[in-house]
Amino acid sequence: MRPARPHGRAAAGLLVLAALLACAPARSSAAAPTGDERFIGWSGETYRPVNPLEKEAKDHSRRWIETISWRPRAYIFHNFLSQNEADYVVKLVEKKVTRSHVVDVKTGVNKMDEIRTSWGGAIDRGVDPVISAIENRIAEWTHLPPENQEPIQVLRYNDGQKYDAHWDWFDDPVHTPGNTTDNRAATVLMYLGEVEEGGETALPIAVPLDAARQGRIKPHLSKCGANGTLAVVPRKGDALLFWDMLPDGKTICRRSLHASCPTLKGTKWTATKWIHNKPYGIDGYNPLRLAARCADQLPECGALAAGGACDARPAEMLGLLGKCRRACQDCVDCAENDLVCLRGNMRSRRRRRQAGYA
Ligand SMILES: O=C(O)CCC(=O)C(=O)O
Repeated sequence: MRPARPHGRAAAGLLVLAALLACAPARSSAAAPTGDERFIGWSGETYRPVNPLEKEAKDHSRRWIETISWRPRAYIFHNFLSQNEADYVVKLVEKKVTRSHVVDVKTGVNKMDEIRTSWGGAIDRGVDPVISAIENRIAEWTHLPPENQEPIQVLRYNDGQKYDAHWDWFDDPVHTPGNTTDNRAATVLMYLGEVEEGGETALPIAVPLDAARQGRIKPHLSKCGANGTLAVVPRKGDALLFWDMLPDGKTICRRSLHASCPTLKGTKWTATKWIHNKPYGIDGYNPLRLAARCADQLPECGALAAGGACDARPAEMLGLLGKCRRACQDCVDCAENDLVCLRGNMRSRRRRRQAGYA
């Protein structure tokens, strides 16, 4: 039986990342990165294995990228999320998780299935500035635009819950009717916590770049993790990217078969981002516009602003996460594609005015 696919719909523009990686200069270390240097390949950091069980694995301050396989193309971005971002994502969803579904390959209809026993919930794209920042970072890393992303799916696994081996691309008649070329191109899995036992993401038929290293960590893996050729141990803040399509952008990559091994002790929290080869869902989705919108979050913002709260409690009222940005005149309405205006709203306009900027 072919494995069922998860909820949602994969493939293109893949050559850029491959070329960038292939051409990265071979420097082994560099000064603390600033600006664009934070990005992949800049300092030759394409492959530098760290034993997930060693001390270095506990350092959450350094961001670097480890290439773990070319078949499928798979990478771990260490410390992709800050510890606070990981906690924040769990908090957004933990109170509203429901049992996860899969898509029936024959009918395209969502259904419950024993191959996927996790619980989870979705986070709308661009729902708040923290989520927008994560989505924009994913776009920069994958070189696929944010509008190609599906909403984040947060998953919780405990008590042996798992997601058996499956592919993320669709080939059911509902999601890929006729000769449509829209499909999932890449998957990013963000680890929001650590697991005491089990819960590895297994890529059982991947060809690991460093098979010897996999051999070394095997004794520390669960039976499921140790069974295949490649397993990634969840580490809070890390993100695993693998490509569901070959670099031609249209051929599915069967080596992207993957599973979440049963979580045997502790709770595993992950956030999945499926990324399409085309814009996904609603037309005109504009992530920057969503992050930079000028709105109040509380009905009493007018009264709070009149009572002086904007200056008395700036951390709560102003800035990207401010609750009363409009009432505090901390942002302005921007025209649809006015990038300068939208970017201006990404900072506190009130604080800038007070600091003497126009
Ligand atoms: O949680 C994991 O490690 C795997 C999740 C997964 O397979 C998926 O979301 O497609």
